[in-house]
Amino acid sequence: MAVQRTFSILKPDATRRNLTGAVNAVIEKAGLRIVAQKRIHMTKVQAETFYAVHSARPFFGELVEFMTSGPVVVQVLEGEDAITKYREVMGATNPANAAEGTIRKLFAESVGENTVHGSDAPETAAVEIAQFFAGNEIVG
Ligand code: IDP
Repeated sequence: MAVQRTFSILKPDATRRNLTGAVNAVIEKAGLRIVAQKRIHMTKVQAETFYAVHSARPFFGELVEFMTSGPVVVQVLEGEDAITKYREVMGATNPANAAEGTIRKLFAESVGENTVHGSDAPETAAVEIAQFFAGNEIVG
């Protein structure tokens, strides 16, 4: 498997609880490199655009409200098989179902406020990275 890049967000529940360093330690221990990172406060439009695929879901309004409720840290992670690897490190969407040692098992409090986002495929990773980073902001 080749070296890949994936897009990550440390969500508002992580910044609120001052957990960004603790989450980054798990990411780096898993062998992923943080090749771009910035702390931003997402606008409503940015959150709605980012989660457009979920716009028909009943939790969409709640999700946009949560993602704009405080700062987030957006990141590009790089490594062998980074997309699948980060999904494994994140754990299941619902922390109640997440495996031991995963970020969501360690830190997440609910299915909505679940600490991290990670891209699910190469196509979505490319779109998501381009939404938040210019090419020269990514330093591998
Ligand atoms: P993922 O983040 O594990 O890829 P998705 O199913 O793509 O999970 O859902 C995107 C995000 O929407 C989740 O990370 C979570 O924040 C939120 N979400 C998903 N399901 C629910 C729900 O049932 N209630 C509230 N929020 C949800």
